[in-house]
Amino acid sequence: CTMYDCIVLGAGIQGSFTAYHLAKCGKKTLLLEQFPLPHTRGSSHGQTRIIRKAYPEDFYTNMMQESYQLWAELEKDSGTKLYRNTGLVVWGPAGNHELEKICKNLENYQIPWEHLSQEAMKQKYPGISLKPGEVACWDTSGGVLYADKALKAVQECFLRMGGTIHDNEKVTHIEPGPMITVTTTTTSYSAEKLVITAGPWAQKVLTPLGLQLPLKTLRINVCYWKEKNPGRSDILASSPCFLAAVSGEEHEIYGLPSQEYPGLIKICLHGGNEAEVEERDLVVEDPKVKDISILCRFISNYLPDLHPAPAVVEQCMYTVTPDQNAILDHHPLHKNITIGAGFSGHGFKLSPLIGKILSELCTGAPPSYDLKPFQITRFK
Ligand code: PYC
Repeated sequence: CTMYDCIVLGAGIQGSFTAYHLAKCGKKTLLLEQFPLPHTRGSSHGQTRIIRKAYPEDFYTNMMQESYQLWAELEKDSGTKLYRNTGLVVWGPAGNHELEKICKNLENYQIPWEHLSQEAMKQKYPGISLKPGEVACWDTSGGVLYADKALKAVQECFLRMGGTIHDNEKVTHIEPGPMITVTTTTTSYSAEKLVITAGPWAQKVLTPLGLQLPLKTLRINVCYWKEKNPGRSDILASSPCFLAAVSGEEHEIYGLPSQEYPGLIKICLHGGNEAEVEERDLVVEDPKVKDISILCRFISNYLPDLHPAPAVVEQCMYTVTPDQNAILDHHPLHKNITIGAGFSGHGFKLSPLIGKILSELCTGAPPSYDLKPFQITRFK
């Protein structure tokens, strides 16, 4: 049974950054992954994610400042470009509470931003047509992260620092104790510390460890849209990333220039259909959620230069908590087990910092941030 200082279970973006930070502080670390890497079954695949400081929660705006620095460090360490600065607009009805909180946070942290009226939006982004009474906030540092390159870069840097990755090895048993034993389909390992970053499989791993968390897994339709008259509008060339709170509707919609499919733009509902991770590919649209119909209506109303039917639909999983804040905490009964779960569809941009925080929890270093919003006890 090979011994490590720390084992990290799950090599998605959160687990990979956790392993990277553990290796950086000299810990002999094993990163375990159940599937051959890379794979598309979880929440870290695809070529793009949004990065932004525009958040209604002030602690996220604060955390994103360090996250941007850590992304830049990874770009430097790996010699890979991982970020494209497109700017990000958030729009919604004037007076929208969340939108006002976003502007206030950007202002308080002295982050460059601009208020855009309906008319200013028309000038700046003629392909996006806001409705009377709607306004936008422009986060100048918003942009696109190259997700698959980022995952590869962080894993390569981890390996270069002496870390070990074993993929295609599913964990079959975890024996807690002062020395934890992790048994896989191949062999057994032991370590004083374990970090569980198992994405949509988190609850399945935690149930045998006596812990039930309020996590839901959602199947997200990731939709890509094509211009009606390719080359005639400049929506694809100049598109910012965006988040839209549609007047009178509950849901949020996001969009970003697509890297995956040149000539298409990625626009999706921030939410989806409750599904087990094994059911991910079964249905395209859940009749209860009607996510694709909502998107088609949104495209017709706000981006009329696009075909109001998706050209490509792919799937991804979200693991959501009731308040959409992740769980970053110790197992209540086994303090040498650290849990990172429930990133609720917005964790990728935060992952360099989440990895740092999880490595601090794991090693017992003082946490760099107030972790109250992320504690397990908030659910009681
Ligand atoms: O957090 O910016 C975000 C985001 C966009 C889509 C899903 N999450």
